[in-house]
Amino acid sequence: MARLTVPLPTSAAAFLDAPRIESLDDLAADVAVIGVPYGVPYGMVGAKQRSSEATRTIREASLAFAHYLTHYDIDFGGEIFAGRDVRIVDCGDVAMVPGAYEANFQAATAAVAKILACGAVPLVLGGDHSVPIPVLHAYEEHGPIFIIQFDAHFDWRDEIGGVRRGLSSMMRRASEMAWVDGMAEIGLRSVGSARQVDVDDARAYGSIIVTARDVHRDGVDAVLARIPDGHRYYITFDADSLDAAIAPGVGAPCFGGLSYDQATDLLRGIADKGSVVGYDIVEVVPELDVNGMTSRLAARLTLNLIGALAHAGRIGR
Ligand SMILES: [Mn+2]
Repeated sequence: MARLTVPLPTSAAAFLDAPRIESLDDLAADVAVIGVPYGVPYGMVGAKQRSSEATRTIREASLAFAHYLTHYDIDFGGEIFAGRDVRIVDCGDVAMVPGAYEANFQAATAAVAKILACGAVPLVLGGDHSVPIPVLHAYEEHGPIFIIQFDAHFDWRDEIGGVRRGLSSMMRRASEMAWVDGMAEIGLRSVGSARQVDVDDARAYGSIIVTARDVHRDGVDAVLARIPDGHRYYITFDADSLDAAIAPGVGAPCFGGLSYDQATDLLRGIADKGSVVGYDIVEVVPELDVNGMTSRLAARLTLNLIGALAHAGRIGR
């Protein structure tokens, strides 16, 4: 069988400079970082997916934090891992073949399923917002899961140009999975590909719809109170949920988005509510970034999620 992942070359950064894993068969870790650089594009122009470079740039940006993990972190009021020994590994990127979208999709599912079988929480670096679709298929035997999407957009299109597994269809595809038992969408604003029917279908499904204005007006605690407790949460984090001023390196920057503190406090609140069983960060476009700030923010928020899990006592010892 062809190998599922491409190990990171020694010249490339690993997330937080974590140990590099070459085989997914027997990894021993609390969290396992894995890159899924390519999803399903809408056409040959999209076949050059600009967000595929983000698996590298987010890892590189994470090195800025790697040597401060035992320092006093003001955002956490102490060490970010709460003094716990948290085992992090970097699995490299899922191996992909040009144009072989179906095979690549299955490889992403298989790689994440192996991480789940080892009992680690997958932390997926995308890639665009089509990437979570194969990732979520890995949870078919690990349900039920409740999806919490951070996004400016609904991502409820049924298809675009005949493509059903693209970045604008991610949440509708999730809604069709029998092992998904609910969802919340946080940070919605502006306009995107959604039409009225898509919003109607999201509401009919029971999606908890939280606009960015709701977060600004009501506060993080009120938003968290709308999300049911005690679920197994999968977090899919589209970088365009963040305000364009702090995350300019995205394909569709929108004004009025979430702040760093709002995003961090939401991640911490979710980690306190139940168990986070998976996470992805998607839609960072390095070539549009300013001073690497969006990759740096994506790395910091991913680190903050690990910290939130440690502070909640859910990982580490
Ligand atoms: Mn999205």
